[in-house]
Amino acid sequence: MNEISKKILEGNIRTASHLIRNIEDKMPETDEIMKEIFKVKGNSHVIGLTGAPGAGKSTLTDEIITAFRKKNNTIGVLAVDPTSPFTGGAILGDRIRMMSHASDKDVFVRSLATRGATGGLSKAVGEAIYILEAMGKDKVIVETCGVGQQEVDIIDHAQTVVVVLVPGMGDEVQAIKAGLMEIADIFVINKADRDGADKLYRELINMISMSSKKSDSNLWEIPVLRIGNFKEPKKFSEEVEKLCNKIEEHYEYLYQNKLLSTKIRQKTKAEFKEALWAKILEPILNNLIEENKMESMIDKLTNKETDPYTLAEEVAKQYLI
Ligand SMILES: Nc1nc2c(ncn2[C@@H]2O[C@H](COP(=O)(O)OP(=O)(O)OP(=O)(O)O)[C@@H](O)[C@H]2O)c(=O)[nH]1
Ligand SMILES: [Mg+2]
Repeated sequence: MNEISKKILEGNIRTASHLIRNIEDKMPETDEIMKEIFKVKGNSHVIGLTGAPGAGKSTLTDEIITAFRKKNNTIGVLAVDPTSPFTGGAILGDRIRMMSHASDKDVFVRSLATRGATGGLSKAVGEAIYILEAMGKDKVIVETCGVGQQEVDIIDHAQTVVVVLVPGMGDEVQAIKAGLMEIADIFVINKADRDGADKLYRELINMISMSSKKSDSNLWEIPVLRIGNFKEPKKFSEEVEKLCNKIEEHYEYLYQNKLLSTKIRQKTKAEFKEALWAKILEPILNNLIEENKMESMIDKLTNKETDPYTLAEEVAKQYLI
């Protein structure tokens, strides 16, 4: 086994940070290491935390870490920022807000952002999760802002999805638009000391009861938990502990109902498709562009000299057969 993979298995924090950074930068040499990391059988519960910017996700994550540490769980956190192409202010904020665990060697916090060319962030998150699993983390928390399809793709890596909403921000409307209603396993009304918390609670309960997700085969009742002001530490930590219990209950539910293996299969399939794309389609596309064939093909298509199906068949004959 490669030196780097060995160090990851030993839980080496520096090596893990470095590898995740290289994955973020799309360094091709990470492929060989990931081949080994993939084969390590991990046992992490991957928890996704999503919601609008500023909903209090990082503040919540910090307290969730505290609650799980009380149970002696080891934790990995990936703070994903799909919106900023640079390591910007939000991520710096995340780091600061999770500083209370900075000296705890069993808590590993890492930020991931889109760098350089867009796309591929979801793949990077998936690989970073494998690294944290190989490090032996009991819980892996993925924090991301829920605003679009990319964020939904990222959160798809999680087995339990917590959607964080804030009263009076029209969050519920945004959540529906972003497709978060379909993926939530647990709702949190954060900053629940604010006006509008009761209204939001009623709306969510209503939406859940009407949701198509609620079928006979789905026995999980999506809970709506309220979490108040983090400036009242005792109450805040009690409420977050309840959330953590629910998160673990959901994992147990998945496991008991054999849904965990179904989720893992789905995820594996998606990853395999991504790998096929990267190894087959992407090189062909790059080749067509490099050889200046792409533009002339587009010319032919726009001039209606040929059609996309015939052209695709020709390309397939050239590269695949
Ligand atoms: N009133 C109140 N403010 C809170 C609470 N939780 C967090 N905040 C504040 O809300 C702001 C955003 O908190 P974060 O935890 O960074 O929110 P976030 O969702 O991680 O933000 P992004 O990562 O930028 O999307 C900070 O100024 C927090 O101090 C709360 O329970 N009540
Ligand atoms: Mg944050």
